[in-house]
Amino acid sequence: MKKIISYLLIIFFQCVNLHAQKNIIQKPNIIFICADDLGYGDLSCYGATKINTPNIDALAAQGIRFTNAHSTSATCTPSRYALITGQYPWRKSGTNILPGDAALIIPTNKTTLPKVFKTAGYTTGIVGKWHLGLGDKVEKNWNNEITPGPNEVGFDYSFIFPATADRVPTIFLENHKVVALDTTDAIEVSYSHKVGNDPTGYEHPELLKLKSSPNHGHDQTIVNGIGRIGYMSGGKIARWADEEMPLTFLEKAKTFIQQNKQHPFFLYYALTEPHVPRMPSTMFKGKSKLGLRGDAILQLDWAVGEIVKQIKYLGIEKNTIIIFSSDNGPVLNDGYQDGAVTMLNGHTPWGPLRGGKYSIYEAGTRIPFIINWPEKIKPQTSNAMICQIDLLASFSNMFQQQISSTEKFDSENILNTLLGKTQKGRSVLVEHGYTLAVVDGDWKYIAPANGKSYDSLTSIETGILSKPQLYNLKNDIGEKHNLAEQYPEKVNELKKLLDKIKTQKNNE
Ligand code: NG6
Ligand code: CA
Repeated sequence: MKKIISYLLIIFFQCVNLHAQKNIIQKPNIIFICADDLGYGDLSCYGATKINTPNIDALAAQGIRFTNAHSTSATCTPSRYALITGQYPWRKSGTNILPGDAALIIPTNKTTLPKVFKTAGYTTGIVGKWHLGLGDKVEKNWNNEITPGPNEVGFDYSFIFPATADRVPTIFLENHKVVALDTTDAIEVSYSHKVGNDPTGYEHPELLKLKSSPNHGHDQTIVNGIGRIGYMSGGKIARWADEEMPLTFLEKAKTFIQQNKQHPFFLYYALTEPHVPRMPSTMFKGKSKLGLRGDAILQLDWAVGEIVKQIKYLGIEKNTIIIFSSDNGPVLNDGYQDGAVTMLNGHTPWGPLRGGKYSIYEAGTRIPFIINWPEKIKPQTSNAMICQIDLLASFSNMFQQQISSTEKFDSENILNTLLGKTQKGRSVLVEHGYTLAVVDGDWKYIAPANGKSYDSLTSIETGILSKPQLYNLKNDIGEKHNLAEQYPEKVNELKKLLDKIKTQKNNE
């Protein structure tokens, strides 16, 4: 009898314990909003004075505004690859900017950020730009179901466009299928030769409503009066109109939130603004007085406000974390003559930083990063160094998940930093632009490389020099004073550190 009682008691206490553990694990909804090419200085809450972004500013005012947050890379595909996989992209070849017909580059059998949420019982969705490839090969039939893609790497729901707004095919896919596909008007895509009879920008520049920049390409198939990278034919009804694309994404994002309001959900809402071609909807054209790039930023700020309205309307704002960030730094002339340069009017998209998109200087990867959860997070500015790659380890820590010992990540658990419980972030980060750099505390070392130090197409300093560069970011955030000759030992130490991180074997 005694035995039975003590046995029952053990079971009882185990149940209580389990219940307590369950309660510890919080399951707030997570909305990760990622802008495309939005710079550190593009928002009024990050110091912009020529442009006003009240909706994002409000998120920052009630949340944490990070001043030293990074994407891993200064361009889109590698940066998003890292976000999803928790791995530095430069460890794997084939992770640079992808054409619109590329095959999927995310492994389907590995842990990913959306899978972390799925394992924790969340419904996961992506709405917006993908740019991580689709299908298992380049040659694919766009008129059939296309797999693998976002749904195979952890998203229950996907509504995406394949690559960038300036690349064909200019169509949406919902889960595995092209939206509004017309079987009598088959879609064909090629990045090597012209397909079909659609006019191209180089043959018919007079048909363009947005002129391409000289020597920037963007002069192949014309869709909606804009020359694109790559050729496509067919799918006339399925093609997007740039002006309504962000509205479509917004509607899909709002619907996803509405449909999942009863259960925890993770939504990756990948905006296309202010990436080229900048062609905002009529209500924003001309509004910023800074050209179409400024108008696109106003449009994205508005979309963020609409998401906030939606979660308030559904009564789920207390249990929803909104994270707002960008995939890489800013660029003005990235392919079209859209007024970004001529109407800049003193606006500084890069803020106090040097470089921009593509660059290994800080403006390449240091991006706005705001986390908002009024219920649990106290408003503050955090100077902690964090990276988007850390979301994977941080959320798996939140859900007390064990990552298999065969999977090693570059992702670090910084959950307490994200929740504002500490202002200590990671101490070391590898930055990735034209070359690699390592930041260790206040010091940044840029590895020497061969190539031009200035890209005249985009008017951005690449950061490439044939000699080492060393900057003290605490005193010199603008990377103006190369201290490499003054501190050769520091250079040596950081070079060794970078080499060591480079040779680590991860997730293989
Ligand atoms: C570059 C394109 C640029 C843009 C970028 C991708 C040229 C000359 N430039 O190669 O217009 O499409 O790729 O941007 O073609 S990203 O934000 O998706 O990385
Ligand atoms: Ca980008």
